[in-house]
Amino acid sequence: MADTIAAIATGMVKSAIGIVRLSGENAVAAVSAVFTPASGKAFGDYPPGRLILGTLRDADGLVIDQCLATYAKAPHSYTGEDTAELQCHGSPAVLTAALEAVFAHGVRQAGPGEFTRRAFLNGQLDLIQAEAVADLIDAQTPDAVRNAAGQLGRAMTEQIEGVAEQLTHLLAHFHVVLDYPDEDIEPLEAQEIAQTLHAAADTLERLKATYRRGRQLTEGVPCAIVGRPNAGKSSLLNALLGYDRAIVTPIPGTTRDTVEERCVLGGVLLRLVDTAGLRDTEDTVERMGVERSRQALERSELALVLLDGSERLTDADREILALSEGCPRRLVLVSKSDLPTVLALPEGVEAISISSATGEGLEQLEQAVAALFAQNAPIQGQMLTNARQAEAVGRAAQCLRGAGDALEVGLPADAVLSDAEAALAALHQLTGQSVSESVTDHIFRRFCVGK
Ligand SMILES: Nc1nc2c(ncn2[C@@H]2O[C@H](COP(=O)(O)OP(=O)(O)OP(=O)(O)O)[C@@H](O)[C@H]2O)c(=O)[nH]1
Ligand SMILES: [Mg+2]
Repeated sequence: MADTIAAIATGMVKSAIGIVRLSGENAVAAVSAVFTPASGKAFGDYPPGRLILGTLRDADGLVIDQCLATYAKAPHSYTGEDTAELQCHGSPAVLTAALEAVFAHGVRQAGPGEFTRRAFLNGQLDLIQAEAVADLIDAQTPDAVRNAAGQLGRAMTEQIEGVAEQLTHLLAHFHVVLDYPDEDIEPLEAQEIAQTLHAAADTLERLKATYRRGRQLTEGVPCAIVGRPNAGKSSLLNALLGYDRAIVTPIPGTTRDTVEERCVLGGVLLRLVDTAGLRDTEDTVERMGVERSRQALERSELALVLLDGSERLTDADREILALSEGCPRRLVLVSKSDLPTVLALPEGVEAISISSATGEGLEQLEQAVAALFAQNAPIQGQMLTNARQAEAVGRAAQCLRGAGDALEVGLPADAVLSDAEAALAALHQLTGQSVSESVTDHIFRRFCVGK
């Protein structure tokens, strides 16, 4: 078992309860040294998994809390090692004192993600599950929670393992053929194997395609707010965020640069981008801003197009409507509904009336966003959420496609073998069955201390 680590597992903000967590061979001994059960019985004499009330003391023997403690024995714990927990009153000062108290007993501060890294190294979690732990902690929407929770429950791992298992069988077969050169692969059999390879490639390609939406769960859906100057874009951004993030003035051309903020709307994490009003302008700075607005629109997955309801429709409005049609999803909003409506919508365009001043229509906007991103099937962990996963799945799919094609054109087993092996290697990297230390370093760096 490795050296013993400890960290405050809960946030350093005042809360009802805060937890100091320990893992490693000294975990139980260190807690026994600082914590005295109220019963008078020794901490280590209790069976694992019990919550025990007692007194916590600092290095000078002074009482710092009345708290609960518990422990688990290897391998029946999160990390797979002996672990212990102190559940204290959630004052940052209490938790810091508790942590310092155990440091005096052969325990050191844990680094970011070190508990989960140990869980991975001890085979308690695979790498996809470990990443799901980080996704779960970072989750900002119900869908993000469900996807991460599903992956923590091995939903993704099982899919990958299914393909890997098929491949392992095929590879064994190729090796037999190579070891006994007289046993060529029959053309009929080759056809069948090629089909299996292509089917596996199909599965992985479908999986790869989930990355687009999976990434939006963790990073947010890029969403540009566009419209001509003074349409009320910055006012809408501020209304959605609930605070004055962007400058609002009655002067057209107020926003010069794009302003980006995340916000959850209708259960969807949006990366809202407030843009400079689109118009032809001689002003150099504003022109650059307008160019950025166009780029933001091009990169968007959702466009919120604002038309000023208190004014007539202009050519600039028509141009923006046309431009936004290229966006995968679009909502047209008629702003300033608290003012008398002058605007007449072009035929065939549906819009939601909103007022950032009174909040009118913002609920409809929220419902419309929810409807646009509603999933057909419930999310249960089937979406890839990071570039590492997507790259590995894509690479495996490509190799399998290559292997299938090679067999079909009658190439011999050895030509197919290397591609199939490369595919299997990619899948093993994905689950962490074989992965370099630099990759795991990179993954666990994103975790918080205490997880
Ligand atoms: N009455 C009313 N006025 C609004 C509303 N939304 C915005 N305004 C006003 O419209 C003017 C322009 O608002 P902004 O939010 O700065 O408009 P913008 O689209 O960001 O403008 P640029 O940054 O110049 O492109 C300001 O005077 C706002 O107070 C609204 O819902 N009702
Ligand atoms: Mg603005």
